[in-house]
Amino acid sequence: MEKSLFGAGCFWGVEDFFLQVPGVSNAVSGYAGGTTDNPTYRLICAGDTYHAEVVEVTFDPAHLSYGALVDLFFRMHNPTTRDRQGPDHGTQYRSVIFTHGPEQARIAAERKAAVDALGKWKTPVVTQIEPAPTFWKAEENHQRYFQKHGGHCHVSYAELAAE
Ligand code: MHO
Repeated sequence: MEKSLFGAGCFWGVEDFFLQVPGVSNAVSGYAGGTTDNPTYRLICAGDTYHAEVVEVTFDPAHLSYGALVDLFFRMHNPTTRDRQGPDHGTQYRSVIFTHGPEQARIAAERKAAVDALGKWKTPVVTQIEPAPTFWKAEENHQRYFQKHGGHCHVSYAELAAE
């Protein structure tokens, strides 16, 4: 099993999306990339600790490559809106790939360049690619949020797969 870490807006929707992807064994909502230890939802909400809402995705590389996972990440959100995803704005909603090791970093940069080259978006991809800092798991009430309460804020895997 391999770990990956993505920020693509509200983590309820990012977690919900990746849990639907074949080859993904777990997705956990949390915070990363900020300036304080032990962040809480309340503390990161204002955006001033610079923590991003992120999801730690565990996957089986024998069934799903990291590159394929990164491609899905780029398709499930808008990577061109700085510090904003849909109605949510603030640095906690920034588009970011936190990489584990040089191989993930190389693949992430390659896939990002490919999205720009594809010309799907009118403006450049602003996704940050950085070595993974500490991942702080979010509170239990933020895990599996849409499974518990219903709702969605990103495209579903089924919709993408049907394209
Ligand atoms: N607009 C969303 C953001 C929640 S997300 C966990 C809401 O407050 O319903 O940041």
